[in-house]
Amino acid sequence: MLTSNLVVDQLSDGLKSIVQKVINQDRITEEEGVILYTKAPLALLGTLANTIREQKNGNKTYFNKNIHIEPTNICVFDCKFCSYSRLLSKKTEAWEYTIDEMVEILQKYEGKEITEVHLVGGVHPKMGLYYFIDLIKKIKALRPDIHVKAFTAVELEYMCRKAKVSYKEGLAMLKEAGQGSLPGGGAEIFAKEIRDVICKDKCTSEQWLEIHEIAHALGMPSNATILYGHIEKAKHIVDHMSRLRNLQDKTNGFNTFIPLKYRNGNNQMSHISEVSVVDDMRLYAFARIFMDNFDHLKAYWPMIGKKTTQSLLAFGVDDIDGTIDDTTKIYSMAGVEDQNPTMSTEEIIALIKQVGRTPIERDTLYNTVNEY
Ligand code: V47
Ligand code: SF4
Repeated sequence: MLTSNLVVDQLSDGLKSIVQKVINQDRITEEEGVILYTKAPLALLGTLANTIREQKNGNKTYFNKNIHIEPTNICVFDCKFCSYSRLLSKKTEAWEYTIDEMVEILQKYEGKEITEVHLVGGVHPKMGLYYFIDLIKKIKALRPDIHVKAFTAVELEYMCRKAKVSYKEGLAMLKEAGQGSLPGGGAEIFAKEIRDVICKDKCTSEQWLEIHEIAHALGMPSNATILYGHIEKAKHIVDHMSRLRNLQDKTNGFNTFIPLKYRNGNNQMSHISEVSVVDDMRLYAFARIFMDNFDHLKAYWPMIGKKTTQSLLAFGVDDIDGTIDDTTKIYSMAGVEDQNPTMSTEEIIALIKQVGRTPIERDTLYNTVNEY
């Protein structure tokens, strides 16, 4: 602790008292969060985040064996950062799978030890609530053992509205069909002034939070994300995390928080440069400190890259998502380095062990499946 004591001694009094609160495990306020996020030296943030990570999860680093099924990339919305969606009017590079085609994707994994299907796509006007209920029933009929983590709040808001059912009714029907939980997408940045610029036409922040709250009340846990590194400022990041922290206080229904770094390939915000790895580390470390009621912090490796994922394991991260098996297009279409995201179990284990952590295969709900 000598180094961090030296670092703390050099801080201004204001910052020193915030750091003291973190060390004492007292919750910091939004105002304090902005100061810590913008002013604390990276090494100090890293030390604090790593200490919290080890208090919560020891040396464990979680991953799972999953595949993504993306029913379509046709989307009625027009998020400026999205490289993946194709408007209905512009169908080049678009796909729309039938239910049978999606069931066939899963059939290829017969006998393989995957524990999760991550089912998320564009918001297609013709793929509604009843279509997806049918799909989930067929997935569960084929693989009753598999957990279906499906549909962002954006997709859910649209499908419930079109089917003229309340969020509670829609979610209860999906749960009845076999859906186990919700992924964290669609949160982006909650602050209206930013949301209005980057994704004005999709569900509001209030709707996103309401849908997750209802899901939690129905016994469906969920994840939460933030899309960072574009036009947002520190205050928007802290506001976003604070709203999630408040909801977690209420429901305890979030499994994990997943910061998603904005990637600038092939979208309407391509003129915005991507932030540096140092900025990634600051964001993740700060999230680990600020979001004191979240058990897990996930680095989604297909998006952030394998090397940065390894570094982030010393900056608060204890989960790196799954094997994925080249089944997602969201990030390859946004220009990330790894155009065919897949890692074998052996590769994931080696990646985690190389930085001195202990690999744990988990299921969606963080039950241990295998220790390595
Ligand atoms: O909501 C879209 C993001 C999200 C870009 O819950 C982009 O386990 C960066 O939420 N640059 C969808 N990000 C993916 C998602 C997710 C992924 C993995 C695991 C889980 C989970 C959730 O992808 C969108 C948006 O925030 N996104 N375009 C882009 N250009
Ligand atoms: Fe559609 Fe999602 Fe892309 Fe927005 S981020 S345009 S909702 S696919």
